Amino acid sequence: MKNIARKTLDEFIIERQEDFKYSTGELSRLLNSILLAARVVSYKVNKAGLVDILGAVGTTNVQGEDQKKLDVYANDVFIQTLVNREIVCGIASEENDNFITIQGLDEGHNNKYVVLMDPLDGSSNIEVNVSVGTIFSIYRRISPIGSPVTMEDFLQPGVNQVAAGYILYGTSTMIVYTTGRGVNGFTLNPAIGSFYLSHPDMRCSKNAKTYSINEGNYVHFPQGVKDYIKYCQEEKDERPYTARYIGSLVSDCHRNLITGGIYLYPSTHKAPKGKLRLLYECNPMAFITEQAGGSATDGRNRILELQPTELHQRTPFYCGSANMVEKLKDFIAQADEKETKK
Ligand code: AHM
Ligand code: MG
Repeated sequence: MKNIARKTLDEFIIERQEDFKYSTGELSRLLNSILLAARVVSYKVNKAGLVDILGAVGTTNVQGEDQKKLDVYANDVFIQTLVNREIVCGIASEENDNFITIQGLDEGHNNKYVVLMDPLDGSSNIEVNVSVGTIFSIYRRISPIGSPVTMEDFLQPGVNQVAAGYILYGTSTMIVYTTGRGVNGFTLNPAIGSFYLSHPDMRCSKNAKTYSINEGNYVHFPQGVKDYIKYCQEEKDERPYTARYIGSLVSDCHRNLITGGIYLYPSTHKAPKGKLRLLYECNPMAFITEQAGGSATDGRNRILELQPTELHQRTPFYCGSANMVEKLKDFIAQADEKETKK
């Protein structure tokens, strides 16, 4: 049996306090608030299968409260927790059209961080009991402390992230996060509500043999991506590769972090900018993946260097094992070159 010292996330955060540059403990407290919300959402997600028995969405539960869809519920829980603890000055969520300004008790907007999140990604998977996740991304505000947050606090390139992470509600609930000094994963012991360090210093292998894409959209993919898929399927050298697609970004990226692989969500004819959101999904996943030694691109540019222009901006997204991402970029560049020569 592996002898892993039992270290809780709280102990880890205290031990690694020096990771939190400029810290007055604010970022640690912020992470703790996210953990609190994660525990509440985890409990609710685990009970999702009982909804038919205890009351369907849209009906009233025994306490007389309306049953909410889980993604709306998760959004409310994360926002309420962060608002109640007055730990951030602003929140942007995939579920809300606009960002939320948080006014401190003294109306001073004194906190320095903003949080961007996708409270329950892949929520269409819930009804079939497949894993879903929460994704979050934390930035220092640009506007002066003491004033209300502005759009520019949220529209920062991913390289400015101070921390990012995801919570995976899977066979176990896990949190995986980075503050820019590697990636660590913690698993929830639901009996006592503590997260334990289970995946120290996660590394994404440079080479791997798994590709992860919704191939049902194949005919709509750009030529470079089609060529790469054919390359993955070719019987040569270490190939063909294996395809694995859960259709839940957190789960697919988590698998790739652990066993290696590439995740692809390209532009399609129907969705020329792709499906995934730069600020809530791609930037945090790119930061985590790079910190684990992998890479992330929109096909031509590093995801973390893209300058966002709107909150709900979408982008094509390719992320995972560095050499696989590099190979994909070669195919895209070759297809671009052929296109310009036409
Ligand atoms: P969502 O934010 O509406 O849940 O959509 C994001 C999800 C990702 O988790 C997943 O990787 C992708 O959409 C799957 O999309 P598709 O069903 O088109 O393959
Ligand atoms: Mg999402």
